[in-house]
Amino acid sequence: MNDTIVAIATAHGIGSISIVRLSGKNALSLALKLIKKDTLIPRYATFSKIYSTVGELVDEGIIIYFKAPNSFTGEDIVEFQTHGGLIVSNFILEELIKLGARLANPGEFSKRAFLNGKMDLAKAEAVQSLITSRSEDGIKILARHLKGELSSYVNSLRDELVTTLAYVETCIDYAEEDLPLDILEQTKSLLIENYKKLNEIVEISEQRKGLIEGFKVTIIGKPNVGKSSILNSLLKFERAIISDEAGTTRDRVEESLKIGTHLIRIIDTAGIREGVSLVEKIGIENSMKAVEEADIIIAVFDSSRVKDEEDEKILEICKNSGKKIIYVLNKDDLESKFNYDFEEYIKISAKKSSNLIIETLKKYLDSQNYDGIMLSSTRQILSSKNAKEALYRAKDLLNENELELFAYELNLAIMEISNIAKPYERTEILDAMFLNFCLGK
Ligand SMILES: Nc1nc2c(ncn2[C@@H]2O[C@H](COP(=O)(O)OP(=O)(O)OP(=O)(O)O)[C@@H](O)[C@H]2O)c(=O)[nH]1
Ligand SMILES: [Mg+2]
Repeated sequence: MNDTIVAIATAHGIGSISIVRLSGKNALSLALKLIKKDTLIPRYATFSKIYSTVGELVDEGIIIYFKAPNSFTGEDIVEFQTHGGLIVSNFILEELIKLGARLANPGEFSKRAFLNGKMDLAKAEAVQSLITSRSEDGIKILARHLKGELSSYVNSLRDELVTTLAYVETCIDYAEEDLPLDILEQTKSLLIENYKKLNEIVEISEQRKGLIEGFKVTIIGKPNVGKSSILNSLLKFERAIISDEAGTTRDRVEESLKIGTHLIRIIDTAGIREGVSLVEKIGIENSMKAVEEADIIIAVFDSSRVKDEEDEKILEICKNSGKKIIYVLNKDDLESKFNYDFEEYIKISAKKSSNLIIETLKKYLDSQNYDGIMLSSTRQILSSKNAKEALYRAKDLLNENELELFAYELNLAIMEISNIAKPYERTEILDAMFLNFCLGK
């Protein structure tokens, strides 16, 4: 972390302003060279001309200096707010590299912020997810993570476990007898309680990961039922090819769609049927993958035809998916022949309107809104799952009075939970031991 890093912080493209960000111990001195000034007052917006390394005028803009440690990375930072577009900011970037700065790796500013103790891992991930979040509720949840709510939730859970581990390790090392009965019971209920807490947060986070990543909605059905017509109607433009030839769609067609406060991914798939050409078979395999990825499935049937084996196959896929299903009977403008027995379904004609699908999706997505704490990345979910499994094993080992193995599993659970916010250091257990117990030996 001895070098000074530089990057363009704004999105690449045409816009009115572009920001070049410089962080490291030489940030100020490098910046001063390009603006031909002796110093910058921290946290003041200074309007200045910006020059190349050979003294040509390149642009004029606002320069802000954040003095260490009061900056995002905890190091000296200088930001150049230049005119937008790619040319000016790229030029300044290259000039700063010529002067000795290094092009930052992806996420390196946040990595430095973490290493300098400016934020923990949960907050760093919240920053990243906030940038890519695909719903307003997701943003609100992540703003709370940034405030430190996920970190304190996780830390209090882990502190309880560290204290328990410290106690048990003390008993293993110093006591001649087994754990006292009341402590044994107390520890067991603490393990169960924390197991439940982890289980709950994992379930909520898995069900609602669409709030942050964007819910995925897959349209499935046998060929020719009108899947692509529905996609086009939802998007309000001709995105997919439509024809009355069965097997028109081969590749999946994916688009973003704003529904209420959510930005969803909607996927049109190849119609699912048996005994077709190799290319179509590959398309159908991809349809099945899209079903697996989906949070919500729109299952489409042709209401103008009698239900057949291919429709039954679609119904079976839906039943086995365990996903939220919206059953749609399309072609309602034609005479109805489909013998259905759905509890809930929608009848539409994609040729006229798909508003009923939008309304149903909106209702479901709104029901998924949530303002509690949840895990925002696959990494956090995986660590929590590992932690809860280790706690489960620890509880069983405690029942068998296998204290050393119990301590091993508890240690594992602590390490996994710690991965979410702040990696665990073994000295913490020693601190807890010496703080809470008078060893006297
Ligand atoms: N009458 C009527 N025809 C429709 C309706 N929706 C779609 N169609 C027609 O049904 C045929 C198939 O439509 P597509 O949208 O291509 O069907 P698909 O399910 O995507 O078909 P594949 O891609 O082959 O699996 C086309 O001729 C459409 O014009 C509808 O609501 N009413
Ligand atoms: Mg199609």
